[in-house]
Amino acid sequence: MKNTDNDIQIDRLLENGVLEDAKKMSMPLLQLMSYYRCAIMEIETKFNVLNEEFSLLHDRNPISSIKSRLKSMDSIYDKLSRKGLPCNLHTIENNLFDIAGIRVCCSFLDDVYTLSDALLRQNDITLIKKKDYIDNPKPNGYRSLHLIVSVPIFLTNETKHMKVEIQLRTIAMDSWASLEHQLRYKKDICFTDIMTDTLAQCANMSFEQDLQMNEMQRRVFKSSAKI
Ligand code: 0O2
Repeated sequence: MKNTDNDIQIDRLLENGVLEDAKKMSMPLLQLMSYYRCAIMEIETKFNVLNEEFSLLHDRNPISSIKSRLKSMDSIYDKLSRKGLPCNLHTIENNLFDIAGIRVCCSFLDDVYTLSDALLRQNDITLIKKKDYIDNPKPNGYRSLHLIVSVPIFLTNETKHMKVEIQLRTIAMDSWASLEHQLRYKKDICFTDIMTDTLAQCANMSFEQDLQMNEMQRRVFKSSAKI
C-alpha cells in the first residue's frame, strides 16, 4: 500500500523522537487532570452514599441527578487569560477552582441544604468558598448553591488534596439555568432589556414553584427527621 503524506509526517515525528518528547512534556498535566477526575469520583460517591441513606430513612431520593465535568483545556486557557495569568500547572492549581465540577440536582429546596450540610460535616472535606446564589440570586435570576471544597485523594504513595466546585440546585433551577445557558451562548443575539427582564421573571416564577413544592414536601414528609 502506498504511503500518504500524513504517514510520512508521522514517520518523521517518530524518528526524531518528537512524539515521545511531547508525551513526556504533557505527563504532569495529564497527571493533574487525572487527580481532578479522582476528586470528582470521591465527591460523587459521597453524594451517592447520602442519597442511599436518605432514601432508606425517608423513602424518597433527595438527588434527582448528578452530572460532572472536567474543564476543557480551551476553557482553562481562556479563564486564565481573562485573569491575566499564564497557563501552567501552578496557575491552574492555584487560581482555578472549577477544573473539577459536579452539579447535583435536588428534588426539593430543603434537600439542597440538607445535602450541603451533610457533606460539609464530613471530616475529610474542607470548605474553601461558599456562594449562595439561592439566598442572593444573580440579577439575571440565576440560583444555585456553589461550594468549593478540598477533598483528599489517596494515591499509592501520597495523598493529594484537590479542589472541586459543587453546584447544588433544584430541578426547577437547573431547568432555568440550562435554557438560559442555551440562549446566552447564541452569541449573535443581543439581549434587550425586555428579554433580560423576562428571564428574571421566569426565574422568579420557577422559584415560587420551588417554594410551594418545598412547603408541600414539608407537610407530606413532616414525620421524617433530617439526616
Ligand atoms: P461551566 O462550563 O458551566 O463550568 P470565580 O470562579 O469565582 O472566579 P465564576 O467562575 O464566575 O467566578 O464563578 P461563579 O459565579 O460561581 O459561576 C461559575 C459557574 O456557575 C458557571 O460556570 C456556570 O456553570 C454557573 N453560572 C454562574 N452564573 C450563571 C448564569 O447566570 N447562568 C447559568 N446558566 N449558569 C451560571 P462557567 O465557567 O460559566 O462554565
